[in-house]
Amino acid sequence: MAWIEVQVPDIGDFMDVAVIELLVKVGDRVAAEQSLLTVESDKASMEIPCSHAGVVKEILVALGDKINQGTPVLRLEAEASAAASTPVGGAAAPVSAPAPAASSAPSAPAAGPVALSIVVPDIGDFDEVAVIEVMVKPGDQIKSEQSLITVESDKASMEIPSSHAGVVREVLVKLGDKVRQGSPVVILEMLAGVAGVALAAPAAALARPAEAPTVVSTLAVAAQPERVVPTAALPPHEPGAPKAALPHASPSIRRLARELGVPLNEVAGSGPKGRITQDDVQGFVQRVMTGALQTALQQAAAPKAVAAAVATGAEAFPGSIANMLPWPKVDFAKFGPVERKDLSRIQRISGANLHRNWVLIPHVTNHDDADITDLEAFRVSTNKDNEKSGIKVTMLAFMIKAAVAALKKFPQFNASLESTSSGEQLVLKSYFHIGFAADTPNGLVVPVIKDADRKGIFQISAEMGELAKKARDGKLGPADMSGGCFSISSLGSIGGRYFTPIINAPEVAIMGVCKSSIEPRWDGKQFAPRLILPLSLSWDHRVIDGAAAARFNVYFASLLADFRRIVL
Ligand code: CAO
Repeated sequence: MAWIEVQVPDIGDFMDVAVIELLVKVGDRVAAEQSLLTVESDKASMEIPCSHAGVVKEILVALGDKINQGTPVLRLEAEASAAASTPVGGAAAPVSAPAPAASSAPSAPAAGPVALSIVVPDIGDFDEVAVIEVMVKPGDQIKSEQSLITVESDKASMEIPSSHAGVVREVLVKLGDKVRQGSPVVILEMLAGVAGVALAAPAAALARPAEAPTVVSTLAVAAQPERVVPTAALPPHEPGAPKAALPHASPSIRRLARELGVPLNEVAGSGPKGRITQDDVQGFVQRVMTGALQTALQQAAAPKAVAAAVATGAEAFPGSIANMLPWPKVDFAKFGPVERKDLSRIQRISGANLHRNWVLIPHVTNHDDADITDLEAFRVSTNKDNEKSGIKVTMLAFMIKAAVAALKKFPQFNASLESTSSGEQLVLKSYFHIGFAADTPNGLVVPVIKDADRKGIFQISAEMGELAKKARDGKLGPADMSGGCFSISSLGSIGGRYFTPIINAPEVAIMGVCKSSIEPRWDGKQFAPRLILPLSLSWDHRVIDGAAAARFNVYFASLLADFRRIVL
């Protein structure tokens, strides 16, 4: 029997990635390509597959270890046929039994240009999704993680990024095509070796025909659902038949579970090969909430908080989700005639986003007022002077410029929180893309004015008009709605005083504006009639504190009160 030292294969740009999960144990019989461990960087998590079939004799890494290409992972007593074959996934070095010498045989690199077929990665529960945007064309030079296409299901739209940098040789999909996990998206020409690609490539795909460049199959990095699950992660290598009773779930599911505090090893996977799906995680939360798991949790080793809630009841732990009542089920027809209507596609997508944002972000809203008497007079006279231009200057355009100035003065408002392997980080942006909520017959959308800092009031007004029209006509594309730093939701043309806008994650604040009205204001000598605009700023208390929010509002209001301050 030959002993094999299995090493980490070429994992691209990933350096010093932490081992977050061991998927096999000593004595396990593993198949070639079966996942051995999961590693996670700040960008992605991925599973490291085994290069050979055999029996695990020794595991050489522990949870938390940092690994790189070539790090020995385990020693394997290889099955006779496998020991002689070419490595498939991880690199491997033959060693002598029973005390193998350390070896650093590299994974076989490939020379010359390589054509790579980028395929749709694990996109969670989405079975078949339609291509609604193709973002690259043959000849385009693309970066790793650059978006290739946008796909859309009835629940969400998401961008499919490329796992590698290279030049697009061929685009294999067109608008309207239906794709699923594994569907080829583009053929990419790259000069780098293919060893890293082999992470997800079947052995046969590595054969290189003499005249044609090698075509190997790889998965794109995990899809980035547009404002649904903010994640960028390599999908796991599909395991063979995992021996260990450890949970299998994609990176986005792991992240969801972490965010919801769900212990994945207590969740039964209903996906292929026991893989845990989003429904499984949500179902687990639901069962805990309705108390259905109470007995099971008491009998098993339940998470401490839930077990305590179960044991002591609501008095000791009144906020526990274990004590939450189930959603009321009412037969409405018993009380009068009813009509049932499906939610529109936009309502379903925006509803899921709003729900997540409301539940996961600790919102606080500060209210304030801006005296816009002079600005409104200026706006009206500007529109009169420019009647012929066809561009109507709106109050919202001034607010977008004021928001840019306030974001520059208070940069923590122009930021996003991101989870990394070393903890949470604040991403501070040096660009100023401002979203505005637009009401459409099908629901709420948030188009984005890009680079608002570099545009004047006329240009912003014109762009807003175009985007609002596109929104009403249902023609906004994902590119029109992505990249926002801060949003403004104006109900000014409708009415109301103040409200609590929901933050548009991953942004950290949103300005809500209601209808301005003439109010008496003390000018030092007397009450004078002034046009007052009510402001409602919601902010994420993990990133921003109350004093900063109050200062932001005061500054924003001061700019609207005297717009000359914007150039100071
Ligand atoms: N106070 C008083 N009047 C206001 C005002 C305010 N704050 N803001 C706008 N108005 C007036 C304008 O002066 C204009 O009046 P005139 O026609 O007499 O000139 C009228 O309302 C229409 O305004 P507008 O065309 O300039 O539109 P807008 O810039 O205010 O808004 C848009 C554009 C796309 C934001 C808007 O159509 C919209 O969809 N608003 C709803 C947004 C929403 O639903 N937010 C809630 C999100 S949370 O569910």
